[in-house]
Amino acid sequence: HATLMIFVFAVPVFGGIANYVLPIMLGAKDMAFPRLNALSFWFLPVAGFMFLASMFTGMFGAAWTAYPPLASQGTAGQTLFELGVQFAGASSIATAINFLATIITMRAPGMTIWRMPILAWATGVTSVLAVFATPFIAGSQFLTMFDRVMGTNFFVPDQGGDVIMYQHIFWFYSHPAVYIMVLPGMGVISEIIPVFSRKPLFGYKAFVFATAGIGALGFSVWAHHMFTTGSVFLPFFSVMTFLIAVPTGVKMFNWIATMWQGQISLKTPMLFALGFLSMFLIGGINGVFSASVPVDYAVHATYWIVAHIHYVLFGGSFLAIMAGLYYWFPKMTGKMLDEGLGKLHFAIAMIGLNLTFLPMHTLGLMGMPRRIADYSPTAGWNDLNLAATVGGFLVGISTLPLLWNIYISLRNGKDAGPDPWEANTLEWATSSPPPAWNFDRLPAITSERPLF
Ligand code: HAS
Ligand code: CU
Repeated sequence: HATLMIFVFAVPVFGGIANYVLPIMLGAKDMAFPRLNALSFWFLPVAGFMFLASMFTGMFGAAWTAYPPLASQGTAGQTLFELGVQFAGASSIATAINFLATIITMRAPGMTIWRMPILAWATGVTSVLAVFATPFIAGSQFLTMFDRVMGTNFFVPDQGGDVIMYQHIFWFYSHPAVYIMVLPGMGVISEIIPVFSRKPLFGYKAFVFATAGIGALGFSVWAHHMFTTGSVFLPFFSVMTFLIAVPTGVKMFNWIATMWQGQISLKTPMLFALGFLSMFLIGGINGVFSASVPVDYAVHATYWIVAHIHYVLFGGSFLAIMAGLYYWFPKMTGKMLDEGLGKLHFAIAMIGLNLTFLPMHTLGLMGMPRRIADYSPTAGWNDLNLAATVGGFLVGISTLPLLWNIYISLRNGKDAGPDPWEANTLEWATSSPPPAWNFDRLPAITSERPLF
């Protein structure tokens, strides 16, 4: 579940959204390297196929973190996992290089860097993270594979290997990876909140520096996943992790200040953006609790962490993706999605997600371990787990109004026209859907809101 959702969903999905909207938002006719783009796309099904094929060759028993020595004892399924990660990682790096080249070299005349849409800054910082961090997970998986198939002993303890070293290499990618999974989402909602508040984004430059700050700090906290190994300098990683709340807080308060005294319209894209704000807040704060070492000693490897993961990833990244889908669907298809069905989707998803993951905080504090399939029925965890199960099915059901909405809107939805939201960034200056090469002619660009 985590492997598929992280490597072939949460990391690449924002690449897909930005691949569509970013060239148009920058006034470019396409991404800089179309062939590299195609290669980075086709690597993903290869990765996904390898992960799924591992089910038929002994699976990979060490989960998405693939810790040795368990991973070193794997079978062909573990090798397929390790190779799948290489393809997903290569795709991520190729996409990142493409975005950086597009953002740096293909902006329309007049679009100085301080007039770029915030989504361009978010995608650019995310791309830098991907380029510098992804090689570390590639290395960690290659070395584990060499231990198993070539008899090396990088991480084989009884032959002098060092399993803690594996965790350092793995997390040196995998913590920045969590920002690769959320910074673009923060960019998406930073495009949406101003439009549905009828106000410009509050503190544009502070936003840019906060994004860069999260990206940079993201490289200094990796060992907050390793507090309980007893082998890391706790105060440093704890303090650096607390620090990340500051630039994130800048963004939170900027979003709130943008809405302050605005004319808020609760269209579906805005609902999902507000869902992101509130749910990511919960996930961020319970993350900060985990950054406190004594707290983490109690909650590490319990369902408290599973709650954190899902409030930031489902409540954060996924709700931001939904906001982006409802917002840019008219531009991509020329058709509006139905608002009633969109609100129904939002309502069921919010109820389902909180019913699923809120109880996991309590279950974690009661000591329920993660990664254990069954537990003693007398532990007193049954009712909360039942609530979480019901919530999980509700989340699944919430996607049905969305699928039906897409189907009926594509067939005979209301025509969208070029700018149904009265938005101000460049993508709304062209037709819906855009013509080949995106623009027949470009408006003068004199601010970060060219259409205003
Ligand atoms: Fe995390 C584990 C801490 C953000 C994803 N995280 C994970 C795992 C995943 C994940 C997938 O310190 C588990 C991996 C596995 O399988 O083992 N995480 C944080 C912190 C932040 C954070 C401090 N995580 C994310 C994002 C993710 C993500 C974003 C994906 C999209 N996380 C941890 C820690 C662990 C961890 C420990 C290891 C636990 C363990 O033992 O395994 C921050 O980026 C969050 C910043 C956001 C906020 C909210 C908005 C800020 C405001 C400003 C004012 C608030 C302040 C703080 C000043 C803080 C409103 C107030 C503090 C109070 C306590 C009130
Ligand atoms: Cu982390």
